[in-house]
Amino acid sequence: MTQDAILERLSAALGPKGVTADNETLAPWLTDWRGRITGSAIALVSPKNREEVQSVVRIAGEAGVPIVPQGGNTGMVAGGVPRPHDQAILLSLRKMDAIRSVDPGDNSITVEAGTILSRVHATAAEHDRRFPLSLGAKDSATVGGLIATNAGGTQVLRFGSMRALTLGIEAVLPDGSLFEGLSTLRKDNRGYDLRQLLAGAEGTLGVITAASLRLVPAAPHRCVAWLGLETAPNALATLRRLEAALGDAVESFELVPEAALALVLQHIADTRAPLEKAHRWNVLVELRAASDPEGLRTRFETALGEILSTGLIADAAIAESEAQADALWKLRETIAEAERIDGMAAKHDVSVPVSAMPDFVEDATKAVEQRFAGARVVAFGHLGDGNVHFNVRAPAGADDKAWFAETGGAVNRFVHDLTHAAGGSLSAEHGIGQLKLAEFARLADPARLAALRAIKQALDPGNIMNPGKLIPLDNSAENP
Ligand code: FAD
Ligand code: 2HG
Ligand code: ZN
Repeated sequence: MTQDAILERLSAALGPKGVTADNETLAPWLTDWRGRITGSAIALVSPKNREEVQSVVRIAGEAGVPIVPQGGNTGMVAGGVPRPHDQAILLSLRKMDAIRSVDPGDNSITVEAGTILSRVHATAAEHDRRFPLSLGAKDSATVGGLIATNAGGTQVLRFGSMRALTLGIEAVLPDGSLFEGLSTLRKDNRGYDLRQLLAGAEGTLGVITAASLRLVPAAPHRCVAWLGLETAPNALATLRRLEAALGDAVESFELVPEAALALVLQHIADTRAPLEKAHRWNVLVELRAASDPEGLRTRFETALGEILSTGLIADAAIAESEAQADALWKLRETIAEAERIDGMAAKHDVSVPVSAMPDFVEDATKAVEQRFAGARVVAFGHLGDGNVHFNVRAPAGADDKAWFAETGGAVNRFVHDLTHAAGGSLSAEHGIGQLKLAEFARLADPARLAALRAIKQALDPGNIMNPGKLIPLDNSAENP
């Protein structure tokens, strides 16, 4: 089928407003958030409903053209943009953003895939409920993208990642059929769980068109604090003490090194250091409760006082108002943006067992600094989940581009080898996409790769759904 014929068929199925081949309209959606990959597409299609998605998938299948599903394009591994040579159909779900239903009795919400995360938060709150997953990109990331990457974020400690919060999925499979899995059942043992296959599949097994998500009771009272401390092991010891004193109320425990805070203060407007002195490490803690805010605060202050007296933490500031709490969260949530403004970084989204993470962070930092003279490590994130973003910047004053061209690959392999040796994963929450594909192929065990390839082949024999993402075709570094 010629390109013109494909465009004609897409326009006939979606109407002229649903298809564009205009370069200017397409351009912003062809480059990933970090600006590392710019792909190529013959068209951007924006279906309004699942039937239109089915038509697009069928046309692409017949024409043998790759489809790249895209939500907010906030992904960190270039999974939502085509490869440079793809000439793909870029399928945006952003117009499909209806809230289909909210059922407070069932503690569930059913939304279309293009619904933006902050809208899910707001809608749940209108029903005195909460959707307990959040992240810095909450005003752009969509439910489809969050499920497709099995996103984590800053509340995983208590509620798990997106898989744990996804009750049901509706999706168009690679053959154009509709999987109607929008159940809100909490228990369902009818064999293989297609919902869990699609979660984390990064759009390689189908296009998610809607999802039912788990809600939890509202917990309007929060205490947010910023802690200053000198070692990463002290941070984990502090978390365990807080949990012993406050149990489930501890919802977030985010590690922020001095270097990450400095980047935020340098690049993000309206930010200021929360503690008098700089500390090697900082932690943002959030506690939540449905009732008794004074009780929560008193118990928190007592626990922090005791921890301060042991010397595990050096300083602490508790937010006195919602505005102050938001200001502390801003310091954490804008790290990725501050780092992007600052320049290039070799990014590693690694996990190791939670108890091993504090030593891993300290030891791996020393090892990287020794092996790559002048390299600057910024390791931050979800310490309570055993997941940090172990990002490495070029030496101060170096020519970023030249340094990364020469050294970036070696840095990636070095950090991933350390992670692998510690029994960890090279993708804790961002996925594999295009950027981690070669490293995944290099380090994954053969049985895992064979099973992934077999599932992909069974459901998408024509390899039209987001090819070249997540599934390494072979074990070479040259995966198309
Ligand atoms: P996109 O980037 O558009 O796509 C991501 C992947 O999902 C692609 O492979 C795409 O093909 C696929 N996809 C998208 N929609 C669908 C669909 N409907 N059906 C099938 N496949 C689909 N991630 C975390 O896990 N934790 C964090 O704390 C976190 N913080 C972030 C902070 C910032 C500032 C930014 C920019 C990103 C952050 N991310 C984080 C990464 C990102 O927000 C998540 O990966 C998010 O899930 C991506 O959603 P999206 O709608 O933008 O998806
Ligand atoms: C976060 O936790 C995100 O802020 C982004 O997952 C991490 O930019 C990064 O490396
Ligand atoms: Zn993260």
